[in-house]
Amino acid sequence: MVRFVHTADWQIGMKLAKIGDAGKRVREERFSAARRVIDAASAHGAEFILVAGDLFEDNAVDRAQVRTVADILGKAPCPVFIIPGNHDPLVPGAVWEDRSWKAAGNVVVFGENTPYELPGATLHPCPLRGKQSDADPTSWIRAEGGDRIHIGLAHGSVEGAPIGEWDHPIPRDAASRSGLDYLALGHWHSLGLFGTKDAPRTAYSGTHEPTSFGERDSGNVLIVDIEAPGCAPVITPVRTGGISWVSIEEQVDSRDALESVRERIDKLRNPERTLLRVRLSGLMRPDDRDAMEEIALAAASFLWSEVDESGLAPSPEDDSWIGNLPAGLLREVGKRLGRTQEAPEIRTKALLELYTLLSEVKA
Ligand SMILES: [Mn+2]
Repeated sequence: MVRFVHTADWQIGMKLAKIGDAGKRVREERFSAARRVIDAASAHGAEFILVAGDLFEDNAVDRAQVRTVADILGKAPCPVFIIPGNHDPLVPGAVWEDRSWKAAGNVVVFGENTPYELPGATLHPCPLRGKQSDADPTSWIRAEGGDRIHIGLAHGSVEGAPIGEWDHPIPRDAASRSGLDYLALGHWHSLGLFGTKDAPRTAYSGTHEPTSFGERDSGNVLIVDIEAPGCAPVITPVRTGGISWVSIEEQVDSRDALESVRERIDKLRNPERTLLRVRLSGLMRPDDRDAMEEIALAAASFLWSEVDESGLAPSPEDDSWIGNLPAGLLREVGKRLGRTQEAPEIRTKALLELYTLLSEVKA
């Protein structure tokens, strides 16, 4: 029986420029979550920790941050095994040359495709030496000896997984083909299991702390138990993430729809630890303006938020807004647009332009 922690894609040093001042807080949280990974290893009595690549955002990461990570991992109550990923590949000048790795006596950074023997299992590490490759990093593995538990450690794209960066391809059946009991993967930031339903032998742990909007299930580590060679791994996710990235994308066509968006925002817990992106599309009437302002107000209490209403167009069926236009040129243009025989999409676009002008006049 072995029990270990599987984690990956810490992406320490990620810039997060898009979220402005909140970036600092989010970058710090990646270190706090790293400490929670070590806590999880302690709490669950893990025999070792596997880090399946992309511990760092790139090889240019500030060395003080590299040392902080080495220090955190150095305090783990068990050995820590790391492979370089495509963001932090093993190249001259890589983060792995920092002296802090030697100081962390329990940490091993693999540089070779060579099996590594542990008391209860054999590791098959697949360190990456470049950012991109069309080669399967696990192709060299021949897990022999049925009396041992065999564990692969790799970074790449499993066929069929929805990963943006498509490189270092790994066949879906890599684990069974190579004779592995478990293949610990990094690269996809969401939790993902592959294999048969009874025996998922290939897994992405996902990042320990979410990295962007739209990640399905990030912010966990996996506690993996393998009872004996050939037994199905028992995989238990443990939450380590601290900050939530919430995306609300809604097609709105009525005031009720806008109000229900605001209610959804109000119901979100921990706004001080949540990044919120709201994207609205559809048709709106000028009377809905205050409902929009309430959404903006609700969103303002979050660690970071963005309300994108560029997908909203004024409803062409409703002419009431023409009367609200300031008397003079704008109202005259509004009236003419109301009578125009142009195609509806052109009319809508023209109305939207006028509407934008109006909001600029008011501001
Ligand atoms: Mn990667």
